[in-house]
Amino acid sequence: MTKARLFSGMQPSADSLQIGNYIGALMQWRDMQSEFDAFFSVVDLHAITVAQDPAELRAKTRRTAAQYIAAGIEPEKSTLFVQSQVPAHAELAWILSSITGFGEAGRMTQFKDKSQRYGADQTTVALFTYPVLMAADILLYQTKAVPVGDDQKQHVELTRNLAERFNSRFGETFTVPDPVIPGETARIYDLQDPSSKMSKSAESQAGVLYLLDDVAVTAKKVMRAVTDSEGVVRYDRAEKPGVSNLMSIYGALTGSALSAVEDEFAGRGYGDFKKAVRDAIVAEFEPVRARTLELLDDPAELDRLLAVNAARAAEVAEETLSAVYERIGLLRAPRA
Ligand code: ATP
Ligand code: LTN
Repeated sequence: MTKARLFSGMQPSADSLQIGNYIGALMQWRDMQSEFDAFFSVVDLHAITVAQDPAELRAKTRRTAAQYIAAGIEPEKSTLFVQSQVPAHAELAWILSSITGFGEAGRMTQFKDKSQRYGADQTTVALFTYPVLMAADILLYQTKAVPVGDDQKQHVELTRNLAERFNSRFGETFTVPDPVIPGETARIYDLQDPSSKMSKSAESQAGVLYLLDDVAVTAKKVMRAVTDSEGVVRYDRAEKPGVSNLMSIYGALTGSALSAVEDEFAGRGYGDFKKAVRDAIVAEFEPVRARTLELLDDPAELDRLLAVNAARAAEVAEETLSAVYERIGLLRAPRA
């Protein structure tokens, strides 16, 4: 039986991914890549919806791809590619924008949040059409499963609506995808402000655990994480967000249930607990960091690998795009 398709991606918006990207995304991707025919993209066209420095964007794109591989995404098994190397993404996005309502796009909460934060003059049209490009990413590959965080659920819902609308207007063309959302404990919060989601492009880095940080920096950030005065290692998101967050991290990295983490640290103080969390993180990150640096040491080989994968992606994408052009009535050039 052929495997169902999976698509997911991350923006190259930082030099290093953070532990939330690792636990909330990469670990799931790694686990799913055997069961699915998986496509993982570094979505650089999404990154330029906010201003980027050209040299840095290129470096961050390579670094993000290297971290995917170092974390266990296998470029021989999965298709790991840079979005802008497959022109069909931008092309299908344009077509899909022609069946997306202005009001419909305006209801996307990520756009509403970001545009409010930046103000109208700093908000680009691309930020507005961001979800349409994301729909193109997904639909080009006849994707069934889209592993994403809770914050992206609305975008996958829009993708489903666009697929159904296109199919009913022009005939069956797209597979309608399903979001695959990890549980609450796969959601990681900022160590200094455990009410907000950890984010790689956060303004303050003190509460963000980067995959590529030095061991000493990671250790310091964990030991300084905000906790509470109760002194008991107990999961309670509302009352004990700091400790609960560290428990989620520890549980995810050691493969333990939260109840097992509570038992393990029963009667022990936060100092002990933090040291164990620190050790688990360092043990997980060190090989990933080393492998990432090794891959970045040979950028030509990394670029070659990405190009081979992009060619594989383009083959699938072109087939869908070609069917779309045909259905909507664009006059096709005769084959040479
Ligand atoms: P940015 O700050 O650039 O928006 P981010 O760190 O918030 O980046 P994204 O690039 O938006 O991350 O997301 C990449 C993937 O990582 C998505 O699947 C997202 O749900 C997941 N992810 C991001 N942050 C976390 C987090 N704190 N906890 C769990 N999963 C996360
Ligand atoms: N918007 C997503 C990144 C992304 C994506 C996708 C995820 C772009 N295209 C297609 C899944 C499928 C984010 O910011 N996490």
